[in-house]
Amino acid sequence: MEVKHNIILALDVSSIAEAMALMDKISDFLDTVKIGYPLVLAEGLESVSKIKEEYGSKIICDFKVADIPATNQKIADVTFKSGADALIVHGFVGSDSVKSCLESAQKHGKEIFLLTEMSHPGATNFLQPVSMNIASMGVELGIKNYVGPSTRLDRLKMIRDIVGEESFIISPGVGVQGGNPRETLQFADALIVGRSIYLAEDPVDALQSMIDSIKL
Ligand code: NUP
Repeated sequence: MEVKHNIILALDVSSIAEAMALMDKISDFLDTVKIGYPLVLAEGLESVSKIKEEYGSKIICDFKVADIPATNQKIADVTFKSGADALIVHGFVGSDSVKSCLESAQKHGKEIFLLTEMSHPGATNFLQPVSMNIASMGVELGIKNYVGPSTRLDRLKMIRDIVGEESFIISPGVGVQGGNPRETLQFADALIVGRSIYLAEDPVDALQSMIDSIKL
């Protein structure tokens, strides 16, 4: 996946009106948007189709899919049919569950991102001890796209070492969660950025400063 300026906007607003107002301002400067539960639970999966139609952005649905294979497949199918280009999937549920999302993606000509270690402090409670195994499982399954934390660059580097240079890593946690955009891009291909942009007084300005800071 190619991402303009290596920045993906996390569109974690809770109404389509807010989402469109933000996209009206910022969509010329970005080409990839991540939509998750805040918007979809508030406004339905049509919000994915709407953003896609209106702005033509590539859309990664962040549903952190984590169910049995049969249910995962249904979730993936309906997500891809809505116009999503990619789906973020949890790995801790095991290879059969991940495989069903991968097969759905292949059937629809779409992609999945495998979530390895999460960026928040609580990820150290249960997920961290298995996150490298999750990355290795992804490699065994032939997955090319991963999500890894910008808040722990040593761990992000380990994930890069496992998935290889040819894999595509997107990394949340810059800005409000404490990660540094420029340093993160030593190991990741693109940043996921939410609050630092959509809560800024001038979101375009905030995005532009981040673009400048990673170009330096
Ligand atoms: O490990 C993860 N951490 C994380 O923050 C995996 C994620 N998918 N996210 C998502 O990235 C989170 O749900 C939010 O949509 C975005 C980060 O937003 P912000 O901290 O920049 O506001």
